[in-house]
Amino acid sequence: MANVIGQRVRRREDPRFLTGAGLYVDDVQLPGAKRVTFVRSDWAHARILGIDTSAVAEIPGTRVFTAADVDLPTNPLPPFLGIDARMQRPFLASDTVRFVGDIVAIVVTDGRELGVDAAELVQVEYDSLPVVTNLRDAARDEVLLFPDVGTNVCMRHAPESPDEHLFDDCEVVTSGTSVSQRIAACPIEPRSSAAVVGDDARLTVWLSTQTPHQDRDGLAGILGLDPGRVRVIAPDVGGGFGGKGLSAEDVLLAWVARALGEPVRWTETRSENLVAMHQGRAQEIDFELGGDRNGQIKALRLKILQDGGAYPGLGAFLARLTAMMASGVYAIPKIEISIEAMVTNTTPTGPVRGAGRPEATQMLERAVDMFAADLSMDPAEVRRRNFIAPDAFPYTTAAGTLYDSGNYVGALDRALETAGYEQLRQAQAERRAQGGTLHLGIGLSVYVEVTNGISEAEFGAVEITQDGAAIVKTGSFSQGQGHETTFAQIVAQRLGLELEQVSVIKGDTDVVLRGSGTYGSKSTQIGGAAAAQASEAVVEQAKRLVAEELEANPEDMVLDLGAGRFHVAGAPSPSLTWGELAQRLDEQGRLTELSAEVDFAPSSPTFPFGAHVAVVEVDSETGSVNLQRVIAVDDAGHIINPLVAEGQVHGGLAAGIAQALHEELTYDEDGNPMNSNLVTYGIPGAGELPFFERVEMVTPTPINPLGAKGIGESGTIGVTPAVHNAVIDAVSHLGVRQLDMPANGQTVWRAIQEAAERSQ
Ligand code: MCN
Repeated sequence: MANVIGQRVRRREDPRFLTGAGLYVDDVQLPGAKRVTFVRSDWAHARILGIDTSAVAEIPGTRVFTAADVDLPTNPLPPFLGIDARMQRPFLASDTVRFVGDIVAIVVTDGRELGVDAAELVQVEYDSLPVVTNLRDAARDEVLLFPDVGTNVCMRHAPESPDEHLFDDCEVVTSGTSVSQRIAACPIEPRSSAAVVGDDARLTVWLSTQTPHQDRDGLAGILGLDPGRVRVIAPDVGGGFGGKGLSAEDVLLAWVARALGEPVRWTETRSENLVAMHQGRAQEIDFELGGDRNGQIKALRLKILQDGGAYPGLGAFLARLTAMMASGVYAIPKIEISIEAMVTNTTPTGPVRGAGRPEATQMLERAVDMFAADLSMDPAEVRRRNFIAPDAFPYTTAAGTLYDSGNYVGALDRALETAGYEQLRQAQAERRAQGGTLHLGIGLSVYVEVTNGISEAEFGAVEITQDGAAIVKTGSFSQGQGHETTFAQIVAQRLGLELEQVSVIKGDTDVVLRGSGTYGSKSTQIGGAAAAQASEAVVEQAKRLVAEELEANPEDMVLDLGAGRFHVAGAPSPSLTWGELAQRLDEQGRLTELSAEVDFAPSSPTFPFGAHVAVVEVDSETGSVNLQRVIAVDDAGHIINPLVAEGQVHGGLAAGIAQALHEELTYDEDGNPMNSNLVTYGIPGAGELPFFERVEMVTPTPINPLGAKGIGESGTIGVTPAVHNAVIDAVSHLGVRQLDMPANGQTVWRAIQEAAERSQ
């Protein structure tokens, strides 16, 4: 089987998912397992005066734990995040709660329903404290979440030498604020975990996660155990979207299993998920973009404000990825960035599909549109005048980021041609001339993002079985991305095996030696590359072993990929297939020689890119937005499986459109979450999305042997500003210059009214 890479192979995991045969954590059989229910604060900020658990203790077989019972440290954060350690999260709140959802007690019962009832019997006496949920208010340090620290700022980064004259050579300086509103990852399968201590005193934990090995090490560290004493198993996962990894709840569950010596499990409800799982974006950027009257951009200054939520973690750090991508696809000579991350009385923030990079693109692509409007230039033309040229790679931006490869003008050209940009502008002009209340808007976004952003390594192993098939063990994990298919393609191609002969194993720390897991769209370029190199190493070993068997020179040995046979170059007979070789080696007790392990460590991240065009119709009487077309060019280098990659882009586009038009998590002034179910959180369905028009483009990367970049988040990153720009473009002739996302309904209607009032 040669050339399986690049084929539209159907995902082999789908029959399992589509027929309900997937195995998720909540499906794992654990006889006698008790249910854990977390008692959560319904106050956003309050002192705990007392917790009365006596009513629960009276229910037979029920146990309850509060902070006083649990001997765990605060949740340690990796030092590279640069976050004030005094703001680390206690696993259970002891004296103060800081967001609605903070955990105050753990109830352990025989069943789920009893758990809900018992949790309600826990009486917590609170003394309310002032609440701050808004970044700008938090920055004033009037309401402090950690009074001992004396500020709400949890991470700060200032330019080394601020340049007062940054815009001196600019004729036009466009300024504004880009708000990337708070959104939810919202996986279909909510978080779920189960834990049991075995007879050998080892702890086994089933997690719905993206990072089994990191979770094992994290959990062992917190519990003070050797990692060898902990096994993490991640079965099928019904979506993660950046939101899944070792959570406070998982740690507490493991603690309870050890404390009771009994199996325990927890699966959160949708409402619990929407208040307690970390949330994404929650960032505001004040920008100034300067240039000359010919549309040449000369300088950019950003002040990034990031909401870390009540206990800062990765969410606060993600502002650094925004800074990393600040130059976007443009050659901007001078960039100055400051970052302040803040704590607020809201759910902690963290990565959600795109994680730090959408915020950069949303800001820059709005800023460029506003700059174009200030110059009365076509937004496509301004972009063209500022692109990093295709022959300029590798290219280091003024933000200090080294891009591997790209062709931004090529992406825009393809997108505009497919969209019929000139005709669309003409149709828009005609529509405006006619008057009426339905307005046509065309929005552009040209983006570059970073995948494997902190340049991590990944583990991959390949072994040949007795019957000549292959097993791939990967440290990457798949929470829906289809690795069982695409990683098998990578290996089958190199071994000359049928796809069906290659199976992929992931997610069990006792079976896969090492791994970093899946986030930052890094799996293919590092996990896939490791599997590729391990396959090549196995082929080299096989050549040596076949040469021994056939009494030939190993250097003359070749693998006929089409037939899956080894023979001497130019002499097809005698030959050995993988199966024949494996059988002979097995008889000699040497089968393990047909295996290899690789840790692939790339020199740097990769930088996928693309161009998106959105066409909308806006009703100025209601503000409602009808998204008519999305044209998407997404270049992730060589594609392993175009069908899977297309699915990834589709999902990404849906998520990005959702942020532009539908989704937002908000809090009232007391810090109550306003969207804790799917009635009030506007996740769109397929019926609210148009058919996507995809255009393929391939610009390989030199960073890994596959020439592949990541594609899991591209759609999300590119499309949001295209749709946002399209909505504003539709009503720009009515005097609207800026409006926040989700740009739909009331927000649009108000912006139109305000513009009308201004013009009177
Ligand atoms: N692929 C390909 N050719 C490429 C790049 C990728 O054929 N050049 C294929 C891959 O082999 C893989 C899929 O596309 O099957 C995605 O690969 P990649 O871009 O490497 O991303 P990851 O596998 O690391 O996935 C992570 C990414 C992230 S960060 C989020 S968030 C996200 C996403 O993927 N969450 C998802 N896609 C998701 N899709 C589903 N169904 N569920 C989620 O939770």
